Amino acid sequence: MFLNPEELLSQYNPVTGEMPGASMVKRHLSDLRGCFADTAAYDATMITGNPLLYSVGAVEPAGGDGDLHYGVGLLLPGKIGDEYYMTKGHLHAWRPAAEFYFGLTGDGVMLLEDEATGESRIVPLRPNDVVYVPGHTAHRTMNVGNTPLTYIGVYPAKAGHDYTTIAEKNFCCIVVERDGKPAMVERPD
Ligand code: S6P
Ligand code: ZN
Repeated sequence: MFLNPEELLSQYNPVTGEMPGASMVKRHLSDLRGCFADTAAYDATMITGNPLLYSVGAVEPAGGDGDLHYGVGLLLPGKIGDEYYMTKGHLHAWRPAAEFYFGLTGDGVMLLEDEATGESRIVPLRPNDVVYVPGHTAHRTMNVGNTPLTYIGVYPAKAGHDYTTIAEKNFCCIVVERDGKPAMVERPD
């Protein structure tokens, strides 16, 4: 089936993140156990419920070597302690695979960590911002605003997702609110 991105985006539901032709993944706080450094804040929130953090509609028209896949993410605003709502984060299973992110709505940042050196940086992801995620780079997205963050990520069809490496060693840094602004700090032990 040929899926036209423009048509699909015109039918994109900015409230639910749903899109015709896309396979939807919804992640709740319980899916991000271990991601937030402030485990007391995590547990306190889990006692009151298990909020939805984000959804991703993935469009995978074909899986050949030269093909591209893309996902439209909808990340809700909120915090666990001082840490912003975030995605699980991953490396690509095929490590050389880079990715292109394009900001659609809201105010976000991406945390990028070079797998070999651990070098980390945050970059803004706002409407019309482009973020190039090189290969061999773990990436995680945070909503640092008060409205839903939406974005599109385009990646090689054969990139795949490696969540296990992140689950085992996590990112070296976290992104917290400091004086009303996002700041990257080392993950406390
Ligand atoms: C896929 C791309 C995005 C993420 C989405 C959710 O390579 O980077 O579509 O899947 O931002 O993040 P995560 O870490 O839960 O897949
Ligand atoms: Zn990715």
